Amino acid sequence: MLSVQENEVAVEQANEHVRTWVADMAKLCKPDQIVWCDGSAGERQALISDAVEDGTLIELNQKKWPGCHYHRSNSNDVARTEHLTFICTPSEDMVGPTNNYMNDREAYKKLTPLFDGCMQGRTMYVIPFVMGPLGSPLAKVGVQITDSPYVVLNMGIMTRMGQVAWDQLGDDADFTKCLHSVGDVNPDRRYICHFPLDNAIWSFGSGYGGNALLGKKCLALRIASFLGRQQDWMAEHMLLMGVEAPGGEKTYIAAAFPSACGKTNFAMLIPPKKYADAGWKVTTLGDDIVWMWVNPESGRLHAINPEAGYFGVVPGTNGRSNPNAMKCMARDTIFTNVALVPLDDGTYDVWWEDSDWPAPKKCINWEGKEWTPQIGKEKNMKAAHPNSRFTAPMSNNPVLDPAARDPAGVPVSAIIFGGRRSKTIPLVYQAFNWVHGVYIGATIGSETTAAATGQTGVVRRDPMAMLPFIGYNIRDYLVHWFQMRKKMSDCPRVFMVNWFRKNDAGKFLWPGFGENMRVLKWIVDRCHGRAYAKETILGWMPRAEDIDLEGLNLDVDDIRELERVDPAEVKAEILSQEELFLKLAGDLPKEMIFQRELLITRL
Ligand code: GTP
Ligand code: SPV
Ligand code: MN
Repeated sequence: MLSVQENEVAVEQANEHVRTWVADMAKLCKPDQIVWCDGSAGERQALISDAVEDGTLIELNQKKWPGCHYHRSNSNDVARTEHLTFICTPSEDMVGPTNNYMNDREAYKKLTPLFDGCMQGRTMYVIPFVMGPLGSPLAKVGVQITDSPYVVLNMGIMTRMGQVAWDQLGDDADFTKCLHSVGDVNPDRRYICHFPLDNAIWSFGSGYGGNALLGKKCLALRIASFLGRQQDWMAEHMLLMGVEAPGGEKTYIAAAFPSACGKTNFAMLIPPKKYADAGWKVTTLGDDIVWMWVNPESGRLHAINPEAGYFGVVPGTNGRSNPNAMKCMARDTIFTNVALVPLDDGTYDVWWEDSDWPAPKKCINWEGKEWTPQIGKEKNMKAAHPNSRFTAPMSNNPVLDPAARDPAGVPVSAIIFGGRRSKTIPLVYQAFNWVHGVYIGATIGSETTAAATGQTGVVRRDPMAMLPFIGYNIRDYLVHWFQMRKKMSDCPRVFMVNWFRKNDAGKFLWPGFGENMRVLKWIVDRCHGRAYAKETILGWMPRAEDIDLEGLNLDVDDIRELERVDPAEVKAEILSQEELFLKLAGDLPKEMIFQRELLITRL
């Protein structure tokens, strides 16, 4: 048995499979003690107190920010590291040309010495959690081992944590084994490794976001997409929203935009006054991940959000752009890598670029350095990191959809793809059919953002906004998308949007945020056969008069520019898709080739 100390009450709840695995991992990591988390409010309070004491968290001014805390991660550890993320299997063909591959035996061999003794002098936390509404046919149990109390606190918000997981697991061995250590936060010893055949994840050397909260991108997208392909369901990087039309008709929509391209904002959209007055309501089910399956009774695609909280981008969030997100983060929230503002009474406030408040005279920026507006300007230094985040429970969301916790999920009427494109891609168009829609999704191009390390602002192909998250060969992933059609008697309509087109002066042509309701209304109306569309080379598009512009400060030239499809630009776009097609080479699904040919013919 273990020589280290464990809390006996919690450990008793875990079954033999879990206990054996945890004992093995403890033997490897050699922690001073093991804490089995029960997910209770008392446990959370105690963890927060300890974290405040040792400086992991800083308590914010409790009048302004009740229950809220601040955390600054290592400045080398502020975004997902895609080049250090691996899919580990016996054969390279299983992971395909878009993933980093490591042979699974080699990966264990490489990571075992890193984990060996890594928790000496530290506490090992065992976090049982469920992804998905309790009782859902798709809900999955994971158990994460970590030496980071910050990770425990975030997992407590982002997942259903504690006893519920043991209840769902019963005597089963069917849980995702998530091993995590921050190690010494050295990027040279940072690996995020996935073992889909073992239902396991080993993450070392990062304490941040998608690298460390293993229920999120690692389990709910990479491992889940692998399982979904085998078991006829889908795990996608999508928000999930409800749209209620005047009179009460409800339409559920899922939308895939790459990281930091507007999912959280769209999922919490507040309709402009004119729409709200008319009775339009938008409600949130999820802001980042959906799991979807074909409901055998309805023959329709049903979706759940596997998460229980939001890990959202902070900069740019304010009372004008996203008032609902401001309400989400108003209490019981963890702020990571925004700026910390010391107040006169000894308490702390937070600040970020493009917030509701003027820049503080002086604060501590995301790197822990002194920041003043002057220093910021002179050194071109941000106060908050562009990928700084809030972690907030979804129960804080004032527009949480009543079905957000429904294990049966909701039927999806439309799938929207989108990207961040300053040129070429029009505001909105609709695919001719499912196969065309899959082609549109598979060829999304988007300018890279601060959500991952590396250069920002360069267009890359990001199929279904899943490039960094497909846990297997993209060839099989695309085939899976095409084949899902055959399992549905009634399939969602597919759309493409672009909120980010700019004019020559570099200014956004479309106001975005709440005003996206105008495009959303056209999409909903299309789903119900109410809106007009004209056929274009890209797909069905609204005429200028089909998008309501009343109350907007746009002139007709702006709208023409937003909707413009330039054949020369489309040609360049098709050419820039070649890189992805060449990677797939002989493995390219036939439907993709046919769709490209049809597009070229239409040109
Ligand atoms: P991840 O959490 O990384 O997956 O990101 P996300 O897709 O949820 O993106 P989010 O909604 O957090 O938005 C990212 C950035 O895009 C923020 O800085 C927003 O201010 C900005 N943004 C979101 N929606 C719009 C929009 O409609 N127009 C414009 N111009 N910017 C937007
Ligand atoms: C993303 O990068 O798409 C995110 C943030 O949602 S993270 O959890 O770090 O993946
Ligand atoms: Mn995301």
